[in-house]
Amino acid sequence: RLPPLNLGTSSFPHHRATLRLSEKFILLLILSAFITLCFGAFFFLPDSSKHKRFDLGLEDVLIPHVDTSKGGKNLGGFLIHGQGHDEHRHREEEERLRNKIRADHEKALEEAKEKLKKSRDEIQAEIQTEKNKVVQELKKKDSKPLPPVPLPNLIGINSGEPADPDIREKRNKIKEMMKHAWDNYRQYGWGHNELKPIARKGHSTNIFGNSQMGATIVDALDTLYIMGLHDEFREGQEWIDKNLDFSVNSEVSVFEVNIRFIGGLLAAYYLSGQEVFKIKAVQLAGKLLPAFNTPTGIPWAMVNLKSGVGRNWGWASAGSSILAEFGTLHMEFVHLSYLTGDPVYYNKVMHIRKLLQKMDRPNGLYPNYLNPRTGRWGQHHTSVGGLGDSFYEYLLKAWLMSDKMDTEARKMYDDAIEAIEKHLIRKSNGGLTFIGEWKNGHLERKMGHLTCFAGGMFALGADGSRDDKAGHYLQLGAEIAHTCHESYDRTTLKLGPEAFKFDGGVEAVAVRQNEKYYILRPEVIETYWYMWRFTHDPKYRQWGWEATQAIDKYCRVSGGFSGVKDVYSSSPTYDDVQQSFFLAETLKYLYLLFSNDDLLPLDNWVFNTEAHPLPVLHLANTTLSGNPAYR
Ligand code: DMJ
Repeated sequence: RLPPLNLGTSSFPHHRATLRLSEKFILLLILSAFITLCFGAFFFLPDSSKHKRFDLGLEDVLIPHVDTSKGGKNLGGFLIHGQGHDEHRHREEEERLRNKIRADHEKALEEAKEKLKKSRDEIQAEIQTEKNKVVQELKKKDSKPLPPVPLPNLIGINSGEPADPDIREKRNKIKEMMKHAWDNYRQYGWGHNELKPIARKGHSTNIFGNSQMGATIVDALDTLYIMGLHDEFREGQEWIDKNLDFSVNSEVSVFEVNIRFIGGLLAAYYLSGQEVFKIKAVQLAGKLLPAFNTPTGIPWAMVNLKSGVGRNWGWASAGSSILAEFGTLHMEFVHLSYLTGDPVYYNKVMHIRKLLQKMDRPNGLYPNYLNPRTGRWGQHHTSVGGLGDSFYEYLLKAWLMSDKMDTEARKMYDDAIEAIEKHLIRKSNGGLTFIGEWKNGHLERKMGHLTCFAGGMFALGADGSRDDKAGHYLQLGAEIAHTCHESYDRTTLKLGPEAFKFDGGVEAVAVRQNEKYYILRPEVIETYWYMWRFTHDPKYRQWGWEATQAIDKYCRVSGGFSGVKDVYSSSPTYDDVQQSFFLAETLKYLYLLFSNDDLLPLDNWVFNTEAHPLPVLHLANTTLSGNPAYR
């Protein structure tokens, strides 16, 4: 039994304390029970806000299931309407709701039927409008203003019109070919990556991912500009402004997107001064950056533009990245840092260079494969053609583009070329100089069409070469040009095969059937152009003209230009692809070959590996973080 409560002052202090304690205890007990109850009610009773959904009718549909004639009930929090209403009233209510639901369904059906009546084109147009809205929104979000940067000295953006009428005529012919390629792409492949000139529809390959990124438009822009095809240039610009969108769920080649898109956009920006190209280039570069998130900083070959997930080609040795891919980013990335003031791009490519510098090289040669997880070389294959080529080109061009300040790049180039000359360059029995490929300790006496660019590279690097061997390298360039011309001249169509051998009595001729194709590639013409600029030997213009005529005769079809499957066959079949590099490179180099040298002089412009001209940067007063050459 509890002692009586003493709520007033007590003369029994001990008792008073005991009573107070018990009193507090009871009060506390009541209070905690009350709080528990409140919490229970709060968490376990249904949320009345959710019942709003039932306002559309479902709520009322519930009503007939409850016998409300016996008075209103609160069932699990649903306060059932209609307390005291009779059954008749509810039937009416039920009927009304059924009608409402029926009417809603019919309306939806009608709308669906209307949609189906629309033509495919109308539906597509509606989808496109919606898409455009989203693109515009994204555009607003993406286009952060870039800092104003003083433009480098842009010398030699002129017509380059030759005085000689014969040369002018040839140049006009090349311009006409460009127009034919562009007009047909415009008509049949607009917005697609490339054109199928025979099927007359769009074409794409996995390097561009699965979306329509208008690769031909971006790749062709600067050629159009140089040729004075300004209406076409403006059409391209408009398409890029309105449609080129990089927030797409598409897995692209980092290298191809860099050389064709970023290179193409940057060149278009420098030539025309139109900001849209710079903005697009920077947006796209941002999408490539996640590819560098590997344990070594050597980027993946491919990246998904939306998710940023990267991976390597399944065919590459031991999950490796490819030398010619991760080694062909420098020029564009240095320009990106220059134009944005953000060193992130510059740091990425310098990191790759530092890593390569530290590595052992078998016989001083760079293998084509490097694993981005382990930082170790894959198979010991070395090539100046496919898989290796533009890595060497970019070492030389990094030096040229830095106004010859980046001496580290020049040294790496000189070292690499010395090893290449020693181990890969040979003379055939018939006296043709060729560049073979190194495969697991032996030299394969085969040269690719791609390797033919090296003639131009040797000539371009002659000035400034170690031990003043300028004459030697110019001569080497001339010999490669000669060999590659032979590879064209020894075919039926006077167009070069993809690869040719110097073995077993065969010289500069393709042996395997699957190496006899010509896909409108530029490398041989590129070398003719460089050799022309450095020597002015008329044979280079003559060889360039032979190639122009052969392309026009055998690759031209009414819907554009196509590659051919066998250059040794007098009745060739077409591959039905008009490659974007045909407009970016092949026709540009041909046009420049028949133009005056003051159009894009080589002292002021450096052409990226897709023939997009970028100006030399005189960075004496600009800091691009890290490299003393740039301080
Ligand atoms: C072009 O995309 C570039 O020149 C690249 O460096 C290699 N090959 C193609 C054209 O053949």
